[in-house]
Amino acid sequence: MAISSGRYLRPGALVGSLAVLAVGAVLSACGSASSSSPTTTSAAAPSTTAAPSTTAAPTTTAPPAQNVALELQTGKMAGKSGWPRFVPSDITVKSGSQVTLTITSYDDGTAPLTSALASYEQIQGGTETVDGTATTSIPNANIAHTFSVPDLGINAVIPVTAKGQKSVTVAFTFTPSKTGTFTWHCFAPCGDGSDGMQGAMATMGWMEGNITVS
Ligand SMILES: [Cu+2]
Repeated sequence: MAISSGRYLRPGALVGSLAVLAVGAVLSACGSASSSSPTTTSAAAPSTTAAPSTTAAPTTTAPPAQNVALELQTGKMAGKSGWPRFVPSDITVKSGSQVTLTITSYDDGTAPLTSALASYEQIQGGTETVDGTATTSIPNANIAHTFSVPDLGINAVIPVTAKGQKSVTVAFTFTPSKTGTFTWHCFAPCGDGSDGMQGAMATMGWMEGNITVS
């Protein structure tokens, strides 16, 4: 039986074919490598996130200083016979704020402290000036009134007006550190009755009132 020559491959032809295939593979590899486009990894767009706020950390700045003006009216001025009065009687201030109470007094009558309250001659819980002069206490014989807030440790003292003067000005500076509503009193016996503790001294809105620290 005849064998078809077509079925035979010469060894040389087989080697040549493999070589061609190998070269093609290399070319293919090269082509593949060269044709692959460069990585165009587009850099991610810069984040548009806002930069962190550069707001400075809160500081513990004290509240602004406050000025509160009070008038100390005599009985005649206050409109009720014989009753002296602080006007206004109720005031509000801010905790942590330096407060300057300016008290203008028109009272030329004295009301010396009783021995039990003699410590109220001393200025306490703040600094006081009398007509601009720094003062640490007022001699008892010259005291007309006090502006005292025991709950705040405060005591300002108001002397009588000097002879020939219409008024005396006391400036008292303090910085309240607690909040609440506290009662202030005058401790000089400037009211009615044999002990001077009645009338204006026993009536809210006259020789006592409220100071609210918010
Ligand atoms: Cu008084």
